[in-house]
Amino acid sequence: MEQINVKLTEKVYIIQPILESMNYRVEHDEAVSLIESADAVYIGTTYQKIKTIVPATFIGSGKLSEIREKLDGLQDITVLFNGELTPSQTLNISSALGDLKVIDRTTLILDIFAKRAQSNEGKLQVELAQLKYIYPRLKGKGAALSKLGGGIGTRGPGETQLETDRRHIRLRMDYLEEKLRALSVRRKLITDRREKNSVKTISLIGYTNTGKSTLLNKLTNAEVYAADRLFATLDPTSRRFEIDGSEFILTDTVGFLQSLPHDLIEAFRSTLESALRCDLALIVCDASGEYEMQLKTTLDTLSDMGFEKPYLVVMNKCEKVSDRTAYPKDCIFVSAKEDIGLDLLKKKILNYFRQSTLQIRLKIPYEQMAAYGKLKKYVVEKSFKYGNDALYVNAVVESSLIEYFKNFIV
Ligand SMILES: Nc1nc2c(ncn2[C@@H]2O[C@H](COP(=O)(O)OP(=O)(O)OP(=O)(O)O)[C@@H](O)[C@H]2O)c(=O)[nH]1
Ligand SMILES: [Mg+2]
Repeated sequence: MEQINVKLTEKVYIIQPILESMNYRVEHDEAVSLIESADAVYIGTTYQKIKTIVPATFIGSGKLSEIREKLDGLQDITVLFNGELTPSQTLNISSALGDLKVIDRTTLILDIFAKRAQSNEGKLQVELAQLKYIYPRLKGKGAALSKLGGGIGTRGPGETQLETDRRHIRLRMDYLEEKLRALSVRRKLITDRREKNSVKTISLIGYTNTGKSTLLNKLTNAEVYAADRLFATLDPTSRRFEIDGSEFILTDTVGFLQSLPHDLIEAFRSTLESALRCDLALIVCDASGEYEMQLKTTLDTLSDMGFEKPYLVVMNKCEKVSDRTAYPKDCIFVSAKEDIGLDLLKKKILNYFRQSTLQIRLKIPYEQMAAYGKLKKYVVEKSFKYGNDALYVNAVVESSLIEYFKNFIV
């Protein structure tokens, strides 16, 4: 779909609600990075402690008039409410601020995703997520939304689309869902084939901007886009690489963020799911940042998605920290940028797989070949010998699967 270009002059002012439960400093700093990642300019913030939420406008009218005065006369201003707003709250805040364009955090994140999506599938996923977000908000809001002009929140589905009736959007959503389903079937076939080939797969998973793509590039000599911005890479990229002669497939994945919009996670579920079918995950954190929050957010999101694979915790950007106490036990310190700790990381990966595999020798009587055929996908066959009565195989198998082979082990 057509994308409307960002207005480079777009300036964003943040309204930061402070609720008791929230880590608002981190969320605020992240919002600034999100604005920059949307290629807009951050110009300032009003913080507001919230004791009780005002249903119509979330924050009180006194504060809104204050903000209106502050922004009076400035051009191309967008107000980011760093939280989730209902459609009517968005409209009410906008009119209290003299019809300024108001967006919430989800709209901003969806906008960045719309800009960053590269693959056909990624674009379809983001478009679906945007439509899902807009759809319930569209009742009679056409006029108000079309007032917004270009810039953040209007990319992707686009202005004309917003004005189309809900039935039209519903049809488009059905179409996108169908197309994505077909793509996901195709990907599943690829993943199945990989599993059958029994090349071990490793996924780089973690908070956005922690260095996953840089690490992929370093370990596999790839050239995936890596940059100091949030959600630099959305599409999973897989590359083969070797450690001491053993072959692996390493996959880079979309980064996580605190309170990532639910529709977005849903939309990316199928791409993520194949990455989550890995044999081992490397959970990447920024050792010089809020690594505890990053690790918790990642593990919580993964557990919501039903992920239960083994993982190693990798603390990247370790050249920036001098004190390595207070980090999670057993984490591996690396610096993808400065090439520190990568050999140790490789060793730990190899150790993990060696620990979990066993060398076995199998004797398969010819009349039981069919039964063995069904188990074949679980072993890596190293060599065969055809005897008079049976086939002899030297193989490697995962220790957890050894039980299947008990009738054949010599
Ligand atoms: N100082 C330092 N910076 C690093 C290191 N590794 C990566 N970076 C920088 O961190 C920024 C983010 O790196 P990416 O590889 O794009 O991070 P990512 O996790 O793939 O991020 P998303 O794709 O946005 O989720 C880039 O500016 C990298 O150059 C490191 O070891 N040390
Ligand atoms: Mg990346």
